[in-house]
Amino acid sequence: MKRICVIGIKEDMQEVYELCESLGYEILFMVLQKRDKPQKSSYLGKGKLDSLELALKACPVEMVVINGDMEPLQHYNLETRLGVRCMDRLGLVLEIFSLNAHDRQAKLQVEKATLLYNLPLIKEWVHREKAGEHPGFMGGGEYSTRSYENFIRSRLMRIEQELESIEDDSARRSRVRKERGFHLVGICGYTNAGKSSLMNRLTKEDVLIENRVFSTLSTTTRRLSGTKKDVLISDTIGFMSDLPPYMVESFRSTLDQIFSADLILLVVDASETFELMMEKILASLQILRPHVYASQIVVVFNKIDRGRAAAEEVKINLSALHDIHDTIEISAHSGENIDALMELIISFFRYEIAMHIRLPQSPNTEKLISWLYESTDIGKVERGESVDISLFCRPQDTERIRDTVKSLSGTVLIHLPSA
Ligand SMILES: Nc1nc2c(ncn2[C@@H]2O[C@H](COP(=O)(O)OP(=O)(O)OP(=O)(O)O)[C@@H](O)[C@H]2O)c(=O)[nH]1
Ligand SMILES: [Mg+2]
Repeated sequence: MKRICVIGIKEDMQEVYELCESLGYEILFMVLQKRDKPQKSSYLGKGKLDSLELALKACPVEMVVINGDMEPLQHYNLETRLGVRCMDRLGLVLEIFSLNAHDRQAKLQVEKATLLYNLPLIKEWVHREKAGEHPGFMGGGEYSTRSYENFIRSRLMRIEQELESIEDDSARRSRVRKERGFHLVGICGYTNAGKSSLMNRLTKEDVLIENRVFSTLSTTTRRLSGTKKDVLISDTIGFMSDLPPYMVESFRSTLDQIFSADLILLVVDASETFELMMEKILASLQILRPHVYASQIVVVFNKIDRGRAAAEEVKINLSALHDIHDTIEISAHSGENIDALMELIISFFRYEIAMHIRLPQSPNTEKLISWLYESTDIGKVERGESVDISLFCRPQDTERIRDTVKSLSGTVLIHLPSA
């Protein structure tokens, strides 16, 4: 277990505790300096730094964790002054990411984010080195510092290329799933909200659940159990507030898989306060809304076994503000209301358009029929002089069916929303 101390300028320690806990760090002591903004060049003011130095002599640690985000200059000054590794909030997040990255895509995404995080720091070292303050990054001389920066840039290019080919593959897979008539449900929400627990409940499978942030980094897709319809459900990386754009961008392709879902379950930890829930929901909607309609989103209040009063309040505020499809309160632990959530998912995909089609006999008609069997709910096929088909389908499939029928010189006799 790594022994650390935490320093910071804000009293709210909840998040940094969670991050350190997830990494299994032992916090030996804390130093707080209340101020509005970090000190420009060394994060803490001079007096606090002096006392921190003394404290570190009396109680040495392996690392100093900063409860906030550091500028490269602050990072450089703090680390050189204290002579011990310093890590800020983003550094911790990246450390957790790298522990939890198990497949090739996640590993590359984490490496990309880590390199982008380190680049400004390396530049600061180069800058200092030019000013004659430091003999090159990590004491390796001028050549070493510059070649390290070059190495990062060329490595980033190679990572980008490999990620692109992985992304092409997964985009193709998700296109094929849609074309085969699968309905896609994406589970998203803040880290530790209980997304993987819900996934396990809905699919009766065993995705990793842990009481720590970012246990899940990659997307897992499984079939929804207990339904005849082909519904696939995906669990993925959680959201976190105030991540820099490059970090979000690094995991973009993982999130894209969620954006392409037909229905989004936005999971919220209902044991949190009203304010925190509202803040997280609004931030999540901001991430989701450019890519999906509000009408595709269901807000799922999880962990109601711990209380539901705050969730009720959030629900009232949400219904006034946003046009989301629905809300539901569940407990992935006790299983409460999971059946109702299943029903909600199934009814979302109910085939509501009734059609009656007449087509001439031909090989292309047979091709269309086999596609219809895969993608719609076929009631009856009658073969006589012509082929008569009655079916139910989703609204999004009607145009495609009409066009194909027309190209085969057939007719659509009835086209009604089903009751
Ligand atoms: N009390 C209670 N705890 C729950 C419930 N659902 C999940 N948890 C707990 O919440 C913690 C996080 O659960 P996960 O399912 O790993 O959450 P996640 O959203 O997948 O988290 P990340 O993958 O780390 O982003 C675990 O300790 C779960 O046991 C619930 O309904 N009630
Ligand atoms: Mg998870």
